[in-house]
Order: sequence, then structure tokens, then C-alpha cells
Amino acid sequence: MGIVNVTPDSFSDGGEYLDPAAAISHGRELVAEGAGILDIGGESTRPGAAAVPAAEELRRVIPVIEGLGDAAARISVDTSKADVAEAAIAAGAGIVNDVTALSDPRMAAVCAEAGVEVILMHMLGTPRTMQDDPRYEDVVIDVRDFLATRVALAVDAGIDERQIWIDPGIGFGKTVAHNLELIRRLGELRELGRPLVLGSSRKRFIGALSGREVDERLGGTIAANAIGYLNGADVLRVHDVKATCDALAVVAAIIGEREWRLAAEAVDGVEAGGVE
Ligand code: HH2
Repeated sequence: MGIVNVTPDSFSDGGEYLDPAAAISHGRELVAEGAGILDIGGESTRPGAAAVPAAEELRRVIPVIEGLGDAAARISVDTSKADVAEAAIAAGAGIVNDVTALSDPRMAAVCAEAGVEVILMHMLGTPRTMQDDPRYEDVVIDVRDFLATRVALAVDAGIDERQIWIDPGIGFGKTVAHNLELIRRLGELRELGRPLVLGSSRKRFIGALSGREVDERLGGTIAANAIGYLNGADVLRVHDVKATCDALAVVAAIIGEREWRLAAEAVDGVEAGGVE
């Protein structure tokens, strides 16, 4: 899943793709690099980010969703507002990525009615408060229980269970240790039987561990995603699609996952087994 942030203030690429034409061409580039899904967002969720009114969020994301209608990828809208989700679905989005896991009272009904896929993510508190001393009994169990409750709520509201994906919400009300524990024990979230999304890309815990600023966190991001993939992530939400696909092609080939589309043709090569 390639990230297209149509925002002035996202933590790593704020302002780069605020212009719809720039966002559309960035989305096309991510698809050419191997993204199967484009996640288009018009509101930053970084700690302390300012709330964006629905009208402004719509003004940002709708032209980009429409402009990417013919891209060879599924379109996901990263929003927690039912009004935005509804308009985005009408414009062509087939997945709603809700970092608040259906907190808008109308969101579940909008998604159920449209029959779209829904990503339910765990967050402790709100973007404004989430990094104020987050605490858990056991972060993996607490996140799993929260997600189980939200999946049940979604199903009660009429969303087909098969349409629900789950996400532990790396960085959303988590210390460095919490993020590491979640990635290390990601497999425990598979007990919920739903596809798993993981969003580690360029996040602060990678900066804390590597000592790198946000635009220099690709190496750390690749490591987190490789382990996430090995531990069962089905969808990796990333800014750097090309490098991630390259890394996963190698990881998948080493562990013998021959269905990975890049590795599949490559592993039988004799010449390619040499040094250069
Ligand atoms: N992380 C961000 C935003 N949306 N959605 C899911 N499902 N999982 C995530 O981990 C996740 C997400 C934050 O990253 P980014 O979009 O790059 O930054 P910002 O929120 O500042 O726009």
C-alpha cells in the first residue's frame, strides 16, 4: 500500500503532494513501482496535528481519487469522517482506512451500505493526546482485544466480516517498546482471522533507534517491514514502494514464498545465481 498524503503537514512528506496534479503523478509512480493499493489521505494524524474540516479534506482528496481512477491499483481513502468516506467511495475508493476504527457514528453504516473494505486501526486516545504517557497491561493483548471489539461492532452494523482488515496502529499511543512488541508479536493478532495491515513507514520509533531524521529512515523502515512480513502482515503501508518491493522480493524468495510475484520468475535463474 503506497501512501499519498494530500496534506500540508504530514510528518514526513507534508506539502509535497498538496497540489492534486503532483499527488496524482506521485500515485502513478507508486503503482509503477509495485503498489497494489494507494492510500489517499487529506488529514494528518501525526501527534498534535490540527483537525481538518470535512469540506477541506474533500477538496484535497476527491480530485486525487478521481484522477487516479484509471490507475492499476485499488484506491483506499485514509479518513475518519463518514462524509468524506461517502464522497470518496462515490469518486472511486473501494477501501476505507479509518485510524479511529469507526468512531464517527455514521461511518459503519456508510461502509456497510457501500460494501467496501474497511481498515480498523488501534489508537490510544486521539492524535492530540495519544503520546501522553501511553500505558497498557500487555500492549499486544490490549490491542487485540480492542480490535476484536471493533470488528464485532462493525459486523453488528452490517459490514461483512470478510471486508474487515485490522491494524495495530504503530505510533498511535505507543512507546518505542510498545511498537517493537507489536511487531515482534504481530502473529498474535492473526488469531482474529482478519488480514493484517502494518504502518511503520518512517515513524518516530525508527528515528529513535537509528538516530535518523524522518527523510533518512528508509533502512530502518525496510527492517521493520521485513520482520512485519515474516510475522504475518498482509499489507504494508509505506511511503517508499520501490525499495519495499525489492526487499520483500528477496525476503520472500529466501523463505520460499514462491507466490511473491517478483521472486516467482527469478528464483529458478541459473545465470542470476552468480556474483554480478
Ligand atoms: N499511519 C499514518 C496514517 N494512517 N493508517 C493505517 N491503517 N495505519 C497506519 O499506521 C497509519 C495510517 C501516519 O502516517 P502518515 O500518513 O505518513 O502521516 P500523517 O498522518 O502525518 O499524514
